[in-house]
Amino acid sequence: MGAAGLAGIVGSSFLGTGSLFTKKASAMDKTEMHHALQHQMSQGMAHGYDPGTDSTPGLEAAVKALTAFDYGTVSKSPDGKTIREYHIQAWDAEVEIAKGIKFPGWTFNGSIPGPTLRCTEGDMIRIIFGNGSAHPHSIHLHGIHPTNMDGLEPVPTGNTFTYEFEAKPAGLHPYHCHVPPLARHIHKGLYGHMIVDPIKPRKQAKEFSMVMNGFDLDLDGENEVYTVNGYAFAYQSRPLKVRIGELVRIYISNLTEFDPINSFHLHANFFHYYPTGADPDARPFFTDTIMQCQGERGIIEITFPAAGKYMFHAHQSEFTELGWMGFFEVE
Ligand SMILES: [Cu+2]
Repeated sequence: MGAAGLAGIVGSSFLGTGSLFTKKASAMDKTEMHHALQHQMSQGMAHGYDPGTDSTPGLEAAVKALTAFDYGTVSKSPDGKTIREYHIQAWDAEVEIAKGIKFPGWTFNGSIPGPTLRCTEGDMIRIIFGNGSAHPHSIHLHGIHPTNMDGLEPVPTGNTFTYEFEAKPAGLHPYHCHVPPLARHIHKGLYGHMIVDPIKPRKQAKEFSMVMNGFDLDLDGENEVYTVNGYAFAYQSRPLKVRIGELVRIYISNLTEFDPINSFHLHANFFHYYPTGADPDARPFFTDTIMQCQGERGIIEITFPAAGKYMFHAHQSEFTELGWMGFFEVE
C-alpha cells in the first residue's frame, strides 16, 4: 500500500499544527514519519526534556498507566475468600499514540493498554465484560482456570459475559481479546495486564507496569510506532523518578503484534529478571537486557547505585528510534 495507503487510512488522524507532524497528512509517507519520530528522539536526547511543556492526553495516559492498579470492588464470600469484581467495557476509540498521531483503536475501558487488574493468589475474580464495540470480542486471560472461562467464546456487540475464576498462579499475566482474526483484534489494542500478587508479599518496592506494543497505522502488517503503555517517547518526556538504593519493580510484557520479539535494555546498570514471576523464590537472571516473544512477560527488579539519568529502551534500534525509549531519573 505504501505511501498512498498511509495517507488514506491514517490521514484523518494527524493532529496538525503544534506538533512535529505539521505537514498535511496527505503529503506524509512512512519515511517522513520515521524521520519525524527520529527527530523527536534526537531532540530529546540532545536537549533533555521539559516536563512543563509536553502534556498531551496520550502522554498523560501513558504516565498514569505506570502506576494505575485496579484492585476491583472487594467483598467476602461466605467461606471467607476475597472476591474482587472488575468492570471492563470494550469500545472503539481514537487514541493518541505519539505527538500528533492518533490511532483508530479497539479498547478495553478506552485506553491502550487496558486497565491493570491486580489481586492476590487465591482471590475469587469476577470480571463483568460488556462489549460496546462494533465487533465481537472476548477477554482471554493467561493463568490456571476452567476452560469455559478462557475467553474463546466471542461476546457479540451489545452483550455481556461474566468471567469467574480463582486467581492463580502468582505472577504477571497478560489478558487479550481472542476473537479471530487474532492479529487484528490484538493489534487494535485489546490487551492489558493482570498482576497476581503472591500470598507471601514480594519485598516493598516502587512499582511500575509496562506493556510493550506497536501500532500499524497503514495496515500493511508492519508497525510504524513502538511504545510502552501506548505513547511514543512517553518516559523521555517524563522520566521515571526513583531514589538511589530504592528497589524498583517493573511488571513488563510484550504485546507487540507483527514483530516476533520485543526487548528491554537498561543503561549503566544491571537488573534481576523473573520470567512470568510465578515463582517468587526462583533464582532470577542478572543482566542488562531481556527479550520477550509476544505474550511473554516477567518482573524486573532494579536498584540504582548513584544519581543520574539512566536510559532504557528496546535493544532493537528500529523500535528505539520509533518511540520505545525512556529514562529513569535517579535522585
Ligand atoms: Cu476482539
